[in-house]
Amino acid sequence: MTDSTPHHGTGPGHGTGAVVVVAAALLDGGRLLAARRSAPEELAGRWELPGGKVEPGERPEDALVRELREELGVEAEPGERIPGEWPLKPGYVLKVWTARLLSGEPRPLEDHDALRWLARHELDTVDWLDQDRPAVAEAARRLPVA
Ligand code: DCM
Repeated sequence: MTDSTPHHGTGPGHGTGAVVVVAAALLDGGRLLAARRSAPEELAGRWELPGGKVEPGERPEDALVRELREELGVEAEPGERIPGEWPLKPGYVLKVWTARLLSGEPRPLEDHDALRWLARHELDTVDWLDQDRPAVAEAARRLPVA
């Protein structure tokens, strides 16, 4: 996505005036997928839950499916919304859903230069973006303890 212009409450789904960024806690085989950002410079090298901006008129769950297809080359199904929303840069807010892998093996096609499947005890081994940490902690509760 190259458009970084915030939309200000004109279309459906944008009633709050903030651009919604959706991200997935993609769960498979008792592990969570972490993706390392390759850009922009200030975020490169940090790890995130993969996702991206909801387009005007797009439903958040549809944006999630689209972003996972574009960025990782997989088909996934959104699950439950992880409660909460987290501010990003001004005019942007992050919302997170769990997601289940339907088909494909994630590859870093866009925006990322590494992927890792993390078991619960490994979640602290990557440098998560600050704004993703609460959702990662909540997602961890869906992973087996062992
Ligand atoms: N972002 C984030 N956490 C995520 C996904 C995205 O903080 N899990 C931020 C990074 C960008 C903005 O949202 O500032 C838009 O993301 P992208 O560049 O991937 O479209």
